[in-house]
Amino acid sequence: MPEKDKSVNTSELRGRLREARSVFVLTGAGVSAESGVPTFRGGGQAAVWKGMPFEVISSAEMVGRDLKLVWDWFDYRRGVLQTCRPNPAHDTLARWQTRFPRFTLATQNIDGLHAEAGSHGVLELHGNAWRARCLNCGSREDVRETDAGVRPPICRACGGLMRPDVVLFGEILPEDVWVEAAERAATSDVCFVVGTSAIVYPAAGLPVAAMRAGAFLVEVNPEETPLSEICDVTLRGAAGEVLPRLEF
Ligand code: BV8
Repeated sequence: MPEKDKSVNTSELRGRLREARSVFVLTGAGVSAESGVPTFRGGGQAAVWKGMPFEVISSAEMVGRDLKLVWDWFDYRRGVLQTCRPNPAHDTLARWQTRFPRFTLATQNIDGLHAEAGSHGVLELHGNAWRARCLNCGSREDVRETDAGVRPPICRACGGLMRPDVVLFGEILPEDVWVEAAERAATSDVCFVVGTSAIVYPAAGLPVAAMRAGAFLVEVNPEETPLSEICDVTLRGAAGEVLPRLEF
């Protein structure tokens, strides 16, 4: 079976998009790269902060060991995000939400840029950097409404300590969000994987589940990833340039 030339198959892709009843999109840090949000594995190096690989500082174990340091890390991340606005990739995906009978956008990103671009019901698989959650009662607050001088913030409901409302390494994903994402991926006609190195699980398993259920799998990424070999189409380029051009 000759090697499928995956880059030029956009005519079939356009056909699939015109017929699609259910489209599922999984995004990663790459979709926000053109907004100025640093990726984690840009250039093959895992992000490091104060000498700690991000998988260490962004871990459940670190919340137990040094919650204040975890807040410093996410205060730094929010400082970077402050100046970042959605880019044409976010805008295009927001437009797509009304183009299909069913459309699902799941993201590994905690930057909130999809929602800022107008996407509704985004499945935030790894939480959101702008939210805090009480370790005691579980109630959530917008970090921007907490006193930035008090770290960790104190829960207004019960006086407990709050933590960033993000999923850290070694922590399970929010069950309701995960179950919906897995169901939608497994019942999609077309599945896009945009701007992810597809290394972190269980998120990286969603496109595989979609492919196994018969979905037409499309990767948008300037680089090869572990998912490239199972894709029907690979669009090698920046999401902010490739997605707006995908008219159908
Ligand atoms: C869990 C929030 C149950 C915090 C994040 C199975 C096998 C191996 C390991 C595991 C496994 N199952 C579980 C694990 C452990 C672990 C894991 O996957 N480890 C990895 C490192 C191997 N998973 C977990 O711990 C998960 N929990 O499994 O719980 C459990 C419990 C106990 C014990 C065992 C199991 C929780 C994972 C979630 C962690 N939280 N984020 C924070 O942000 O700090 S993960 C974080 O890293 C992101 O959310 C994202 O998921 C990941 C980074 O990946 P990407 O987003 O893809 O970014 P990256 O930089 O890597 O790649 C960018 C890509 O974009 C590149 O390909 C680049 O080419 C491309 N690009 C660049 N520019 C552009 C572009 N593309 C398009 N356009 C551009 N312009």
